[in-house]
Amino acid sequence: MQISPELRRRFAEANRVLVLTGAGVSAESGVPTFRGGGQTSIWKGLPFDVISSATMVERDLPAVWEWFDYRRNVLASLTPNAAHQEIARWQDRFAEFTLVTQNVDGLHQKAGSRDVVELHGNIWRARCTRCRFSHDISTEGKRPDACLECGNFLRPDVVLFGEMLPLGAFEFAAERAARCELCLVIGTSGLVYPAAGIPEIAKAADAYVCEVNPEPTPLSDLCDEVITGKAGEVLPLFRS
Ligand code: BJW
Repeated sequence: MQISPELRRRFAEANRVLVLTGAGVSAESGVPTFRGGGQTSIWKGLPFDVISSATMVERDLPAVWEWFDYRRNVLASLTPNAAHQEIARWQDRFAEFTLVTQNVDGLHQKAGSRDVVELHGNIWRARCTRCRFSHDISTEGKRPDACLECGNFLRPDVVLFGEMLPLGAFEFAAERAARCELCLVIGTSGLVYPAAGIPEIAKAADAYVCEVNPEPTPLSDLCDEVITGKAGEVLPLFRS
């Protein structure tokens, strides 16, 4: 497990860097991944892509809340790991640094990352199903039962299967991908679109694309370099 001299040189000389992260970047903090046997893959007999779906919000919102309340409880005691911390250090190192995450856990922000592009929302927010008013549910205590603005039902402010991404988030990430020189793809299975299209955009724009993951993914073949290993062990190597 090492970083090639070519990647080191590009990392040292790049002006515009984009990092795309997925569940694997939080795995060493104890957050279960979705695929590959992660504990979030099944909840009370339901596969996560069933419970984390737009259909389920319509059919059984209380069950969806039960699943997200459980996950927020697990997350409450977890802290950022070496990978989150290393990525947070990078933000002031480049003229243009873009961190795009599919994670909803907020651990990048907890590690000090700013302006994180959250493609799939954030588990620490609820939003109204009618007026879309956003509620911070990160503080301890009971989350509100209904919208504080209009009294309608609240739902987790995350992007479920079959739902659109937050307005402008993907477009912003795609624009940054199209002009980055170096794209690091860290801890994602590369299965979920449109997020998985971001490294493809970077590659098409001639960026050097590098994947960090203990397992190969469908994105591995398009990458210029694949570092096989855990994010928390690989990323600190960029410093040495
Ligand atoms: C480590 C490690 C360590 C382990 N270090 N690594 C094009 C083709 C086909 C289908 C589609 C398409 N475009 C859109 C679709 C449909 C769909 C989709 O992509 N389906 C595919 C699965 C087939 N996409 C959508 O529905 C999206 N919406 C959309 O496209 O809107 C437009 C539209 C609307 C209506 C109709 C049609 C189009 C929305 C996707 C939302 C995804 N939501 C979820 C749940 C969020 C809420 C929740 O938390 O419950 O987001 S699904 C889940 O997957 C979650 C994740 O963000 C996402 C990605 O997973 P990720 O992060 O890659 O995690 P894992 O678990 O898959 O992988 C972990 C990786 O880490 C592994 O590789 C490990 O090896 C690695 N790892 N330890 C580094 N220590």
